[in-house]
Amino acid sequence: MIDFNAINDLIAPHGLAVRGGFHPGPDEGLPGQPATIVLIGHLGRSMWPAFQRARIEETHPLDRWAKRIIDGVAQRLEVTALYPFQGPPYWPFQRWAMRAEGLAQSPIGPLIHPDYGLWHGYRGALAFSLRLDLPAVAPSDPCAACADKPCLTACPVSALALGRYDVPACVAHLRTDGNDCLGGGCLARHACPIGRAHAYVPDEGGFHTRAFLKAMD
Ligand code: B12
Ligand code: SF4
Ligand code: SF4
Repeated sequence: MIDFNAINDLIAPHGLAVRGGFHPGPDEGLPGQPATIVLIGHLGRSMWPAFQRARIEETHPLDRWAKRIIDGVAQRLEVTALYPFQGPPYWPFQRWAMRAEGLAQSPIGPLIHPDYGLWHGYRGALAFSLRLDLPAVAPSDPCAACADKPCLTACPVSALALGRYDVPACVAHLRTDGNDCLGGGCLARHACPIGRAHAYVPDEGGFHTRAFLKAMD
């Protein structure tokens, strides 16, 4: 019988983890009308050592690495793999994650995890024709109790405000010499007090920011 433990056994060696699941309705435009979607992602720094070991030299290395692993798991389980980078139009991974893990959206966009804060992401999903039993989802929203909201004031060029992300302002700053975001990751994310112990190491934070900047070229 397939359950989260069995899937975790296949992906944990790569630093990935099951990030919950949900039962989609028939009108969600999913291929083959699956009965269950299981999300896969990383929590904190979990994925970085395995990804580093893979040393992928191609373009979009993280997407290719994740696809290789998750395609392999999907083949083995005879299910369909879906990816956050497929698109546009993109699969609504954040909306899926809210259903699967009960996470809320932070004021700066990324979903916030009660333990890992803003330091997590999604690498793929598995679409099962079987209706799997799913654990109960416990909704969380640490931002509701965060009075100061330092994430909204930490950006040196004020690119992030409640419900607004000024991508050109962010990109222009990232193109300036010696900026801290490119060296270690977005300062707004670093300003958040939740899950600080899980913040990406500087190499990892810098990798994500450089990948974002490259995608903007
Ligand atoms: C296109 C895209 C971008 C674009 C535009 C983002 C945007 N805010 O509109 C750009 C390139 C700018 C971008 C930047 C970043 N992104 Co981005 N992005 C995506 C991508 C590929 C598609 C988003 C989409 O259109 N989905 C389709 C819609 C229909 O799905 P949805 O779930 O219903 O949409 C949710 C969001 O899009 C959001 N949303 C939609 N419009 C807007 C507008 C504003 C102002 C905000 C705040 C949110 C927002 O609300 C929806 C949920 O309620 C997703 C992956 C995915 N497939 O979802 C990653 C994704 C959302 N990005 C992610 C990340 C981490 C980032 C960055 C922090 C980059 C980085 N390299 O570290 C930055 C900054 C993001 C920010 N502050 O909002 C993660 C978020 C993880 C998390 N913890 O939630 C995702 C899920 C990718 C992943 N593999 O995990 N991103
Ligand atoms: S700083 Fe506060 S409001 Fe901003 S993401 Fe963190 S917990 Fe949420
Ligand atoms: S990466 Fe830097 S410039 Fe861009 S939003 Fe984050 S703090 Fe602002």
